[in-house]
Amino acid sequence: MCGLVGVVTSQDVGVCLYDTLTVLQHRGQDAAGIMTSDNGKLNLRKDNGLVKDVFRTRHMRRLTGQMGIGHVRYPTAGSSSPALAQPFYVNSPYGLSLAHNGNLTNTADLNRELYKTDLRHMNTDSDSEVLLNIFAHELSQKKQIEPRPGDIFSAVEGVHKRCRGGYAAVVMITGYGILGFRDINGIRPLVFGSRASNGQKEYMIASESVALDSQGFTIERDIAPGEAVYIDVQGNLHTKVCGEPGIHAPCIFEHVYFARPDSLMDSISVYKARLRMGQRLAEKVNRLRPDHDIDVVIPIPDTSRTSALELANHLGIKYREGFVKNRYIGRTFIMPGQSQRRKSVRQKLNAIELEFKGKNVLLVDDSIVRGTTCKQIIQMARDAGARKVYFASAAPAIRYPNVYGIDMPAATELIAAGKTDQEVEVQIGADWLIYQDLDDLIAAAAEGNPDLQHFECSVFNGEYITGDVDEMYLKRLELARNDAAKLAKNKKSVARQQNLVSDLQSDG
Ligand code: PIN
Repeated sequence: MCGLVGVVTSQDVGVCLYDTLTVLQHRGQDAAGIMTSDNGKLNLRKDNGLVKDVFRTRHMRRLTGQMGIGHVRYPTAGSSSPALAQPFYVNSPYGLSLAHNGNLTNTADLNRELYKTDLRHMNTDSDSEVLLNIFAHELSQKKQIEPRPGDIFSAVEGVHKRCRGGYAAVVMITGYGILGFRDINGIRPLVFGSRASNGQKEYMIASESVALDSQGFTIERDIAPGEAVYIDVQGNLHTKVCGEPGIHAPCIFEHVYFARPDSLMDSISVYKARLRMGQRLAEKVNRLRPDHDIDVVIPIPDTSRTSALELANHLGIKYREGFVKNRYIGRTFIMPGQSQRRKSVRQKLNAIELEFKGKNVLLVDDSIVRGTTCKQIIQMARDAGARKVYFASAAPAIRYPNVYGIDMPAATELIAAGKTDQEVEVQIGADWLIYQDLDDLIAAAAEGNPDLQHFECSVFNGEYITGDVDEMYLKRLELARNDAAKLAKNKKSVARQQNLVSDLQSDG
């Protein structure tokens, strides 16, 4: 999962992009980057790390220009290297830079085509580089000295024809404008908004509406499936649905976990969707055990708080903050290797004993992925004196890998893959495990936008909307994603960087 922003204004955009990336930081903590265009001259700063660490005053001074794009990276394929920080750049045609959120499912075929037919060299394993080169190739076929909106839109149509998967992208055409587009199913989010400045309209395109809010932009609307939005350097807006859109099926996991609660996605308030998840969980608890003996509902901070609160309200039971989170530690979810993950839970969370002692507690989390964290948290609750520990997940059981840009582990590392709910219950050590039903999760999100009936739910039901994900694909993914593969990949990339550093040093 990554965060994107693109902006065209009448002043320098460096600080605006920086501030926006800090607001999108939850979408990726691996790397950050900004590219600006100043009268046709490009300025770039990108590196591994958090936004606050990547950009220093000396970098910010260089990021001049009235349009630019920014990216925060969450490693999708598990590897982490400065070479993968975005935006990516190709100089032809016009000088194109791109920031991408998502994952292409036909990267291998596209790589082959790019090499053999389009005569283009790929320097990384990143599908974002592939996406950029496909777009560049399609745009170059128009053979125009200056890109016209119609050429740009037909290049996006070409991208949709060739690329499968879930993708949202912002592209800067040096000196000309900024483009945003979304895959034909609208799996990955992208929204745009405007603000008035000195009588002129300025535009921002971003992954989440909270980015727009933070810089005083008002939402115009979400970019539609398959649509492209182009803002030229004069501030004129051009939009077009490029080609035949598919079924609109945004990623439901944005509502479960990824997006900030204060964002609207496809007009659905993430916060309200999470409240409704809590309400539906309460209904399920009452349905299954009308005479349950829960004394208190305790969220596992942070994401689950919203659902837990409404769950408690609907059960008519106390909601208590029983865990305190060390806010100076990053998300454990993204760390490679189980042992590192296990250690970090204790550093991250501490129980307030008096909320647990002698009580039957219902712990609530947004989802159960590997189950390692929740197993330890259940043990923490017991150590703090809880009599019974029940566990509710605001999302259904995750049994299948994600192929559209969420860094889920390999299927073999998902605790619920191939298991019944009861088997998971035993494995995590809960006295009772309550999973949200998928229909309820979908209804909780869909209630916010009656026009939206479909969501991308493959991690729960194994149905991949792009229709091209077969056994073979999943097998290859399994090999690339398991922890052993990730560690090997990281070691390789560290070695590659060390070689590079020593080469540079020996070059003097
Ligand atoms: C919580 C995010 N959320 C917590 C991510 C843990 C699964 N995990 C998914 C639960 S927050 S596990 O946003 O960081 O507060 O199932 O892999 O153990």
